[in-house]
Amino acid sequence: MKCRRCRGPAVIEVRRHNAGFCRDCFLHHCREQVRKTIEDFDMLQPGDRVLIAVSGGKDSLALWDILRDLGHDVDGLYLGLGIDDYSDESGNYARAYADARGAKLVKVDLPTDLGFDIPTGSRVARRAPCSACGLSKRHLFNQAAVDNGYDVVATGHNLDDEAAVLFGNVLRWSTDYLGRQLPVLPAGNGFVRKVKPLVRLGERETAAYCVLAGIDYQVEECPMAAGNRHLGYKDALNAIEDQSPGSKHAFYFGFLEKASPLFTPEAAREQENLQRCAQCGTPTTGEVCAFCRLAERARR
Ligand code: Q46
Ligand code: ZN
Repeated sequence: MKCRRCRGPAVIEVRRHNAGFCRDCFLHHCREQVRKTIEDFDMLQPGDRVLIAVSGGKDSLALWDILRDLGHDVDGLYLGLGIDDYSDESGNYARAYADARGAKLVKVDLPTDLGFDIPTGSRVARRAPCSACGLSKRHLFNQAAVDNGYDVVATGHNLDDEAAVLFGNVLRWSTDYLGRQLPVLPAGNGFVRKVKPLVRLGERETAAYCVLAGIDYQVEECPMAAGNRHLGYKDALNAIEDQSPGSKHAFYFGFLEKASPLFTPEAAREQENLQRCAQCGTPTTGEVCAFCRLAERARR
């Protein structure tokens, strides 16, 4: 197979685009997909200070690399979740990337800095691990951005992630979530802007990006993900994509274009009813936010 761009020998095929690429043209293709996403959704403005949520996995490291290449002012934040060896190793990959490139990586460690870890938080709050984890990540990334003067938090959610979340939300018709499932959420109400610049790239592409760009990443999956419904949705969509390349893209971008506007008013109304958490000041529906309640119980 030949590279679509330079006609040299291809090293990777992207079936969704019905195209092959050589190494350099593939890296260029990934950067272009991200640049276009940022532009189309108006994600970043010149001068924005961007904080990227770095897990040490392929997606967040690829995103960090691409945003740096595109000339954005971006620092990393690594959140230690206290999930045994997995967290230590993930942190090492994030640190190694930053050190090798002179990039700035801020580290927050849940056990040391906040007095609990995700396995404990999940148990005491009787929440699934990924639910306790997601809640903590959203809270702490926003907090770190606000405290340190960042304008935007960028996360490495890719097309496979967003299509799988959409699939789950549609299966249950979770209209409140559907109204907020956007690649960019504007700042307001104590939250900084949140962006997902990788939504045009699949996870096979972000993995290939890292390999071809010489970025070492945590290949191991998080041990707490087992049994997560999200993985089942991904498998189902992979089977469909295999039969019909481009299905995930059509599903997700079709939703953004045609269906998402139907759900945004409901989500916006919910945002209006938020008040400040009595403990941390984060906007919340109750008196104390879900994160502060979880943290308090987990520390006991
Ligand atoms: S880290 Fe956390 Fe993920 Fe592990 S506990 Fe689940 S959400 S799977 S991205
Ligand atoms: Zn709070």
